[in-house]
Amino acid sequence: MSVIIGQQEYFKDVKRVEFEGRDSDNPFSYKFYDENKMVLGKPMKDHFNFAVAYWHSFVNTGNDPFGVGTKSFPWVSSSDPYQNAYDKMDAAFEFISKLGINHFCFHDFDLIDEGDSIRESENRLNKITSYAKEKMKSSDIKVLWGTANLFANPRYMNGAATNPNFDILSMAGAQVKNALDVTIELGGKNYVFWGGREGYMSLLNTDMKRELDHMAKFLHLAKDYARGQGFEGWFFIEPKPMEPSKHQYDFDAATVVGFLEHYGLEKDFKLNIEVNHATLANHTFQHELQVAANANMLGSMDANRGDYQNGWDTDQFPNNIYEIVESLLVIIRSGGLQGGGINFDAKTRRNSTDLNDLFYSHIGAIDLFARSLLITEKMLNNSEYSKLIEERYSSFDSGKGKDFEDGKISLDGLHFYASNLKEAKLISGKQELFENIINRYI
Ligand code: XLS
Ligand code: NI
Ligand code: NI
Repeated sequence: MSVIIGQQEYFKDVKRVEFEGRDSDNPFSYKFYDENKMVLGKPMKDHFNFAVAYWHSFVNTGNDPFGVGTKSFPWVSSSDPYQNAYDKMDAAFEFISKLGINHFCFHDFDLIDEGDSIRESENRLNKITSYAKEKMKSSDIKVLWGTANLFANPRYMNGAATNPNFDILSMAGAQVKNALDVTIELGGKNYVFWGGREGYMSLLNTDMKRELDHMAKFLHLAKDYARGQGFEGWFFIEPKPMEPSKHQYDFDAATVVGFLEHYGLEKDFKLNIEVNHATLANHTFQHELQVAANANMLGSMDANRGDYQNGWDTDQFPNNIYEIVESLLVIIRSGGLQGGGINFDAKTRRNSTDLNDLFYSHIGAIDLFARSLLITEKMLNNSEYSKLIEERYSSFDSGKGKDFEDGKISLDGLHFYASNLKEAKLISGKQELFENIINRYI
């Protein structure tokens, strides 16, 4: 894929990031990510569908509750919202094409600033969508998913689809319609709902049941609209337990699976699992992936990591080989991500202020996944890993155990069988042995 440079070149130190192998000293090269290398039956890149998150890499300049942004992105210099949006998009396409990956993800108002009316916002979105389409024509860059920002504007302080005020719900609906239009126009593969403010701060003033009913109705409307416009991709819900709400309705994967099935949304919706959201819910990332996979709803992932000492969504770039190997084991053993990919919903630290830091962070994370995939492949092909798991359950492969799985034994049957046992043999879970296998193949 060729590099795409717009009106000006923003990342002058970097050409195209190429695979150079682990002995290369070049910090702008991949040590492990060799996009066309065949791994477990397909090219590496097709396992991942890597995406850059527009908001973290091109919009937010590092503001936090204690201070303003620290990063002076050259593409946000103009005071004209249109010029800003074009420059930002030039920077995004240059960056993504230099990284040599193929996707991005966006919120509506990452692409261009919100206008002061729905009409004006629509005009703005239309212009930037045409601009994006032009740029996409001459590239292999695609939209992994689009979404609407239903949390930043003050009107959403009490939620969007779950707002107690219908006027605000309707404005959220207008915004989702427009965001769907943009996503469809750009050939987006999927559409995401992350309900940061769909939840509550105090149950005292909240009719939870009514709000959940509203949320489900809203999602049905969005789905029906998009299907009517010919959209064939998946809708993803991205669970998160809290922040900014005290309690978010899409708490974790299990909650969302139950919600989707309860409200008849399970045929069109899958899950987008984020690492740092899993850990905020007191789960591991692997756990959340597995819960989604069990329900045939493992759609996509937002890759990042939290911090062992902090209890909030720090959105750091992932760097933990053990965690990612364990996650890939879940993903690959359950047949891969459905429709989605790996979106780096991660930001460089507030004090990482060089433009090149955007490259270091993404290169490191891409290499982490590539290396973890190679380890996973070896574990699955060369080690006793799969066999060890199967053996743990071998008592269900024949005899009465098999009868149980086949529904051919009653509770009385269990009683009769157990009465003839002296005591059951203890079989070790061998956790440490399992852990050693990962270490061996790193
Ligand atoms: C915030 C979420 C958000 C979604 C997209 O915590 O991760 O970035 O991915 O709205
Ligand atoms: Ni996310
Ligand atoms: Ni997040």
